[in-house]
Amino acid sequence: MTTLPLTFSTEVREARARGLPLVALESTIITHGMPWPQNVETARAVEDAVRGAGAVPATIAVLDGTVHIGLEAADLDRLGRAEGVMKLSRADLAVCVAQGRTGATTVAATMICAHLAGIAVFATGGIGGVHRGAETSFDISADLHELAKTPVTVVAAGAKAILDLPKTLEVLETLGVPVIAVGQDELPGFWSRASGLKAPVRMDHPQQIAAAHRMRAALGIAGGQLVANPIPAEAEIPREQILPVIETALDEAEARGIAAKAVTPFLLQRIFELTDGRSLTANTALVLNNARLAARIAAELV
Ligand code: PSU
Ligand code: MN
Repeated sequence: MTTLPLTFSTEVREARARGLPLVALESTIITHGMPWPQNVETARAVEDAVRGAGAVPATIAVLDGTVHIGLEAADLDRLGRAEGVMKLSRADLAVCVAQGRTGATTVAATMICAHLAGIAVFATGGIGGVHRGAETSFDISADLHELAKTPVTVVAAGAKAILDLPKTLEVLETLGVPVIAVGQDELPGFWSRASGLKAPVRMDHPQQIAAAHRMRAALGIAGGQLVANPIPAEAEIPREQILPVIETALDEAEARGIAAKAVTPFLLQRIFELTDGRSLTANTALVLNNARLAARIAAELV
């Protein structure tokens, strides 16, 4: 029998002892989604947003073979500056831990670790999904399958518009994952509030989302929920402005033969450059917004 290589930050340990609501946060957005130092600044601001909305943040990462549930300030700083950190999805998590290595958790791996730690709500920016051209590349993020298996409610700003959104919705439906738009009928499109697609479900209050989460467990249905929370209006990049930028980045990725795990980080970096950093400002605003909603859902679940 192997003991779980799991450790809690001081703040998370105290919150667990006192039964306070917890919100999991991922770390791939820190190491592969944003440049230093904005990555660490954003991660700190997201943790503060969770605290400000009445819950306790648990940023998750693997450091030297130990799964950390909640990062101490020095660990977050070290991770944010580190080079060559592994990008961990379901396939990589056990290997990284067994080999004593350091890795950042994607949505899929963060869900697994959150569930191990008894955390039911998780805030991020955007989940992975079905990539454009998936009919030939077969590139479908493991995030979607994780949502079908692991009972964690994930708050995101929709799936990133670099993906094939209609196919992403189809796969989520096939996998039995509810997709809940918050406060609007349309599925949000990450950098934009609009996506041109109607969301399968709409909810306007955190308590409705918490009730649906609980009912899934009561009915014995495996898996979690995807909560699609639109970016605040003042921070959005309108769809007609971001779409041509995405096309350019996708063309470059294809021309340069970018594939597999490198696709999402490459596209995010190129879109950052092509928008003169505006995509990063939007990304930060939407993650903060998701952190606040996740905290309210977690509070309802306690
Ligand atoms: N959304 C962001 N930035 C990111 C990611 C999503 O705004 O860095 C990361 C998440 O960790 C997500 C991962 O789980 O990208 C998806 O990667 P892939 O498409 O290779 O499955
Ligand atoms: Mn992929």
